This record gives sequence, C-alpha cells and structure tokens, in this order.
Amino acid sequence: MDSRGSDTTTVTAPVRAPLASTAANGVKIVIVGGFAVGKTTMVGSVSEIQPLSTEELMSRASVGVDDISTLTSKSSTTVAFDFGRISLNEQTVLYLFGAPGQKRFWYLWDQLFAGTLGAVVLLDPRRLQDSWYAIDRLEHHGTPFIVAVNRFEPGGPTLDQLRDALDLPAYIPMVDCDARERSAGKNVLITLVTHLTDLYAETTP
Ligand SMILES: Nc1nc2c(ncn2[C@@H]2O[C@H](COP(=O)(O)OP(=O)(O)OP(=O)(O)O)[C@@H](O)[C@H]2O)c(=O)[nH]1
Ligand SMILES: [Mg+2]
Repeated sequence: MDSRGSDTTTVTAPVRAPLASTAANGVKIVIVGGFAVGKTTMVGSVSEIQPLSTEELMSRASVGVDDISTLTSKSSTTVAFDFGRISLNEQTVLYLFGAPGQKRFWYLWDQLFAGTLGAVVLLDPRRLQDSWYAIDRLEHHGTPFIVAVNRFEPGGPTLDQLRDALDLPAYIPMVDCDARERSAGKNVLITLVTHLTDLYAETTP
C-alpha cells in the first residue's frame, strides 16, 4: 500500500517550549540523506522540543526499492519531514528539518530546501551510494553542507577514505557522529554553523 492517502501516519506535535528572549537569529537547517541513515533519530536526539515527526509503518511500496538488509529493527519511515529546534547559544536558534529518506518521497526535497541556510548530509558508510543524490541536489541548489558519518557499527572506512569515495573537496567538513547521542548531534550542528560562518566571512569584504 502506498503511504500517501493512508490514515495511519503518526504525527506527534511539538511541545511548546518558550524561546529565550535573547534569541535573535533563526536558521533553517535540513538533515538529508538516504533511507534509514538516522535522520529522524538525530532530530529527536538534539531537539529541545518534542520533535514533530511524520512516521508511518513501512509498506510494501518499499520492497525491492529501499535496501533494508542491514536494518533488522527498521519498521517505520518518514513520509513528510521531521521538525525540531535547538538553541546553539543565547542568540542562535536552529530549526531542524529532517528529510524523508525513501526514494518515492525524494520529490519533496526541493521544497524542503527552500530558505535553508545549510544542510547536514547524514550517511551510513555501509551504503555510501545512497548519499549521492542528496549531495547532487544540494550542489544543484547551491546549499552549503557538511557530511556527518553515522557509524552503525565500529570500524569501516576512515573519513579520508569516505571523502575520496565521495569526491568531496577538502573545504567541506566531515565528522563522525552517533545520531542517537545528543552531544554528537550538537557537535554536527556546531560544525555546520562554523562552516557557514567561515563561508560567509570569505564572501564578505
Ligand atoms: N546502531 C545504531 N542504530 C541507529 C543509529 N542511528 C539510528 N539508528 C537506528 O536506525 C534506524 C533508522 O533510523 P531513522 O532515524 O528512522 O532513520 P531515517 O534516516 O530517519 O529513516 P527514513 O526517514 O526512513 O529515511 C532506527 O531503528 C534507529 O534506531 C546509530 O547511530 N546506531
Ligand atoms: Mg526519518
């Protein structure tokens, strides 16, 4: 069954948590990447409000399309987007949008990228090819991004090896993370904001 039009989607509304009165800069960030790389997990672990998520049970529409061979516990998938919020400091608030990962929902990405200042490409090093489309779309939109490697198991290729395989230029930061850990997710977001600040400084006389 196709998820669209189904009435089984679980939508959890964000808890209202007041913003600090000192918050002056709101920045829209998208977390994008292939199927089941941990996007919803990362938004949930770093958000200071209960994230809004649009999860639906996996359906037969994904059979033969999405590779779940490495994901024994995966039973639901994002059908629209995740939304969360994190205050990086007293002035800067990030609004986080987690993209859907199933290929049949990739058509939503272009709208999700509108107004985005920067993006995190989250990748599972065991399924590198799933991240190519995300990188391609971000480059097409001219959206600055960093790459965060969510290691589901120890070992695997080093960041340098992954950079080579992705043919990523040296100025694009790459970081290891565990999407389940708040501190790791926060470190990813700080890396992105630092990258955006550096890019802005380079282009401002
Ligand atoms: N072992 C391990 N499991 C993880 C990690 N990150 C996420 N998971 C699990 O991997 C599965 C996929 O995580 P999701 O957060 O739903 O992935 P997603 O990218 O949002 O998936 P889609 O929206 O369907 O594309 C879940 O069962 C998570 O609990 C990790 O760092 N290590
Ligand atoms: Mg998801």
